[in-house]
Amino acid sequence: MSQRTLVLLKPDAVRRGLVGEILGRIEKKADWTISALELRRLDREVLEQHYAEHVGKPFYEPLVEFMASGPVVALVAEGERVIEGVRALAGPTDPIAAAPGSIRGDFGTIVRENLIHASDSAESAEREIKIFFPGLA
Ligand code: IDP
Repeated sequence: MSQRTLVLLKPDAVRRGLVGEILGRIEKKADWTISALELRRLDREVLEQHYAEHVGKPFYEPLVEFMASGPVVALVAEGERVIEGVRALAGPTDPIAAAPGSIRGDFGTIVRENLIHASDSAESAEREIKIFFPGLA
């Protein structure tokens, strides 16, 4: 089942020079392709759309501040079960609970600065791709 997903390499990943490492893990999965890729800074408006489900939660404001603190790499990956697959590469939200071998498990320690965002469903993927790459059909 070919799918597409929206991935963000968060400001901590860019700052720490982990873009190549993380991108490489996605790129090396058989038959997945990266169909859009951009380094960009996110403003509050974009972040509010992207994290709409979290507006008002206690972690929302610090999350937005963190996500606007430096450039991110936004990308669209396509391929067989890519939505579930990139989530599996990333590991669970809390990097300490994430297994070694996953991106968050290998490189993260704190929940907010967990290196990567990946869409969690086909509906989220289409919604998020529209936010970041409105030109993609
Ligand atoms: P996900 O990114 O693993 O799908 P979500 O629950 O959608 O996790 O949360 C979005 C992002 O908000 C997380 O990736 C993390 O950066 C941040 N976050 C979530 N829960 C907390 C928390 O309890 N404290 C601090 N930051 C959090």
